[in-house]
Amino acid sequence: MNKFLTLLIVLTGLYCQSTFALDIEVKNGVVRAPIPGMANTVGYMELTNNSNDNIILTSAKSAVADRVEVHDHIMNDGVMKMVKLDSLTITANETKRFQTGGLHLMFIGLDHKEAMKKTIDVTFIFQDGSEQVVTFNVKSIHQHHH
Ligand SMILES: [Cu+2]
Repeated sequence: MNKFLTLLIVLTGLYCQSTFALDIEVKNGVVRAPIPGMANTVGYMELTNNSNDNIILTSAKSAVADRVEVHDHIMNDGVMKMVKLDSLTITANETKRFQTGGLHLMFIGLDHKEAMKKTIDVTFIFQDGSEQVVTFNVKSIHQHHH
């Protein structure tokens, strides 16, 4: 019986390690408190790939917005421009920092009643079909313009 239990625990451990989404760790997830009358807001976080394989984020969604997109800023003729990324590759053991003027989550078509809560759940969807739900804190952030 003991041997069987040990085997079960080992097998469970192996199963967890091979589950893709658990290799992704999100820290300091923050969503800018929506400004009245604005349909969009932004989110920032640190996204770490703890695995030895590349992980590709293909989309994100949240109940508080019609769409959640991954955006980046690029320099175009000396002007900072926002671009939508169709996917984001986080290489093995890399941390992607979502921050002002760089990568960010864009919440489009906000449900203000929902988005004014203290936290917002965001579901990240990866290329292997796995999903991971991350809770973001809602905070007032003033310096970002959209
Ligand atoms: Cu944006």
